[in-house]
Amino acid sequence: MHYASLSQQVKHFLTASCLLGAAGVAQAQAVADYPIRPVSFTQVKLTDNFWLPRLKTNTDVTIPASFQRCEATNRVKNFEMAAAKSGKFATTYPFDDTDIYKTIEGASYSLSLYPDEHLKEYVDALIKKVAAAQEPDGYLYTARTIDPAHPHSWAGKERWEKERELSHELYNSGHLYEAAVAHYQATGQKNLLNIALKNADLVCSVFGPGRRAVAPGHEIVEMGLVKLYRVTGQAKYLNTAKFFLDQRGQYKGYDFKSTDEWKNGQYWQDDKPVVAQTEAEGHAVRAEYLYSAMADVAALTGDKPLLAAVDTIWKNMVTKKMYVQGGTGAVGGGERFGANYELPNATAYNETCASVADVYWQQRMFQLHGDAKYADIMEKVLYNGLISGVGLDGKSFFYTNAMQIKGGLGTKDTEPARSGWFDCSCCPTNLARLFPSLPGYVYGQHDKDLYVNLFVSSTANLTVNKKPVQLVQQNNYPWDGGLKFVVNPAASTDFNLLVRVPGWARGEAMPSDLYTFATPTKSEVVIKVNGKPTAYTLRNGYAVLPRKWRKGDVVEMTLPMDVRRVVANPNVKDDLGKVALQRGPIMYCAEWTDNKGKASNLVVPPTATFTAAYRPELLNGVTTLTATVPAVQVDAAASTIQTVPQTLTAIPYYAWANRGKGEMTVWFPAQIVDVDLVTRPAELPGTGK
Ligand code: FUB
Ligand code: ZN
Repeated sequence: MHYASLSQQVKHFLTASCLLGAAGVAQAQAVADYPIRPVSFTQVKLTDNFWLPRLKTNTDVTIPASFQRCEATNRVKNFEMAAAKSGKFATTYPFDDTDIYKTIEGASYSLSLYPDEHLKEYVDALIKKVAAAQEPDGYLYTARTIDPAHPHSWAGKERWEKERELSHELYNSGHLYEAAVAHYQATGQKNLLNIALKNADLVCSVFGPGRRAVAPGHEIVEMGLVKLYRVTGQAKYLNTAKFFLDQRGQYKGYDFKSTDEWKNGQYWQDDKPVVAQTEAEGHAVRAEYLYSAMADVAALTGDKPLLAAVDTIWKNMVTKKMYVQGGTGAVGGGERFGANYELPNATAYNETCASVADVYWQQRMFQLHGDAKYADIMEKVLYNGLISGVGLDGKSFFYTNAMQIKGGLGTKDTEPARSGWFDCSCCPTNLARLFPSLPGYVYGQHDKDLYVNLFVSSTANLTVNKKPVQLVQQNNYPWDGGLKFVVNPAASTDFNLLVRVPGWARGEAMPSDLYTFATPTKSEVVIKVNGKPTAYTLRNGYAVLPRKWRKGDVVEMTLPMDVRRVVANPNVKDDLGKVALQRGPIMYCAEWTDNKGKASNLVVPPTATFTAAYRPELLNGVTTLTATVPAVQVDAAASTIQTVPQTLTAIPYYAWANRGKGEMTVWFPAQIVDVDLVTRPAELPGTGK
């Protein structure tokens, strides 16, 4: 068993009995681990103009608002009633407990960024309520405990009996474990961790070979168990995570001939054993948590078929099932992945939680393979389809992330607006936990290799090649392509700095042929060390800079920031003949408010020339793109159509819907080949309107 990569904290937990704890459930042996270790969020202090204000807003607005909403919507009351064993479950869904766990997780990361006694005390008080709601054997699920004779209708009469379908008992557990580990890492306290371990011990005693078996209906418990394994070193947690993965595709009650994903098991990624799965399928959030866990277990057990399966699924998603702004889960019915190339714009679902799950998955794929393509996708998701999920105010959210809003009938009522909370409020609380964990996604390490994945101004205190090294990033990313890294080893040290050269800077819109740039890259990526241009080799998308690093060494990399037209694979029918706009990692959209009230009438021909300009006063500071383009116009009498030259102003996709409701589009026709005629019944002659 290999514990080399377990943190110092683990040592407090490692006892002889822990190490022997695998007896009887020893089918998963930790023989290895991710070759690349992440650098903990606690080691990276952000100074970044783009991310730091967002993390601060998350701390100052999102987290307090989430806690307040958990109180106001009775989520906290559910725990109080469970402790008292009286009352009636007072919210809608049996997984509403997780909003509290996720907000505690976010608050924990946040406490390590911004220590706050008041928040710490509030979290501790909430943890007491969670502890009080836990049953003596560790079971924790307010939807049953409040009134076991009348549990939530999704919960089943007995514990676990509806877990495969909708009870979410293990989903709740998974979020509890994730929160508990973050809280422990951030604060050093074990109050939440002990609750999680008590619950996990119950789960491990109930499920396993010769005991109860289920493919959890909503994955995440697997990832959570792996985290508990990492913290405690107890093999049973890893074994149970693997056990849950192995249960997929075992249920006999599905109708495999059916094309209905609810009937054939696909919705739950349960139609085949995980090692036989080849496509990203079913409910996207469930799926991407599953794929994250597959990566975890493959890394820790060296399970090659599992590794091959998760690689194949990744390729399928990135080649055929991802929107150009990084969104996944195209289809609303079932909140799920569509068929290959099924990426409709008008009805795009793109749940915010799916983007959160995708960040977790891409990080793990990077740790497995050390290839920049995973960080490229992570960057695409982070800067576009994920942060679009929260308004600039930090307290208005999108559950789904549209690709196109067309208000052809002149009414704005059907167009989406951000909302402060949802009945099913998984997305806001998922963002609350993702944002403050961002410092943990900037770097990776393997022996003498130090990987830079994200370009985020920060100071990182690292140990590289057994020596203390401080790495300072200074940039104005994503608006400027000039990146600076100052390397400060305590003493001169040999190591390789591997700086990601983003795919988009090497002429690749995507690490697949799903999206490509319409025109080839013009600029080269130049790297200088101490002011001198340096030849470098490219390894898996990383510029490798081997050197005996000395205090104050400066690396500069200049990324080309031309405006790019992106075109989709012709199999994506919805994007045929259309272009999207990209500059650096940022995908753009046109919103009605900058474009004379419309966005659906704008044409972007190959001749249009875009100018980029940073506008500090707009949308908390964004670079806009402008060009003169043909705009389709209908005359006042509604009888003649023509195109007129108009300035198209595009804003970063993530910033849309912060100024009211109206049209928006990511994809623009490159030419006019046809016109859809829209009638306006309310304005027909004679109606008086
Ligand atoms: O089922 C729990 C959460 O609710 C899912 O992750 C979301 O997609 C929403 O359906
Ligand atoms: Zn969600």
